[in-house]
Amino acid sequence: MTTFPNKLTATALALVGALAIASFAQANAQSADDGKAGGMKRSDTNGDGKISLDEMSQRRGKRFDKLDANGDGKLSEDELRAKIKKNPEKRSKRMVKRMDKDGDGMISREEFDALTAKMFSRIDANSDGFVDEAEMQTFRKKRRDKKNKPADGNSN
Ligand SMILES: [Ca+2]
Ligand SMILES: [Ca+2]
Ligand SMILES: [Ca+2]
Repeated sequence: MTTFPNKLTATALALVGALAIASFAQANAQSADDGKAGGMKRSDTNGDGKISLDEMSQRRGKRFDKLDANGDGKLSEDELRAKIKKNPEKRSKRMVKRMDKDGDGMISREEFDALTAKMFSRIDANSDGFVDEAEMQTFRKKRRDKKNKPADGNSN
């Protein structure tokens, strides 16, 4: 039975490897989900092939309304948690922390719109007030590259 511990170690290593792959797949699923939110065609309501800040705000506003379960115009951590499928605990906390500027623990429509505007100007590389397909693709690629870079392997 002296070989048993070694076998166990091998099994444990295989398990760790499988877990790493699983969490990697999860991260990818998340970014795919985020990509959908910025989907070009659905955001481009007037069909000119570009997205104005107005169009992006409108689209994200719909999302806001969907998230605002009790309709009080603010998103609580609970409301976010209820709609987030993966890592709801962690992600809802992170979202509130990132967007809540006045520190009331809720995300107001203004706070939500502020982030949309910030995001928009980041995507609009030539600052002409419109996001076109190329700018969107560049942004997505940048984000993907950032995600694939193993920044901190010790989180979790
Ligand atoms: Ca609410
Ligand atoms: Ca707030
Ligand atoms: Ca542009």
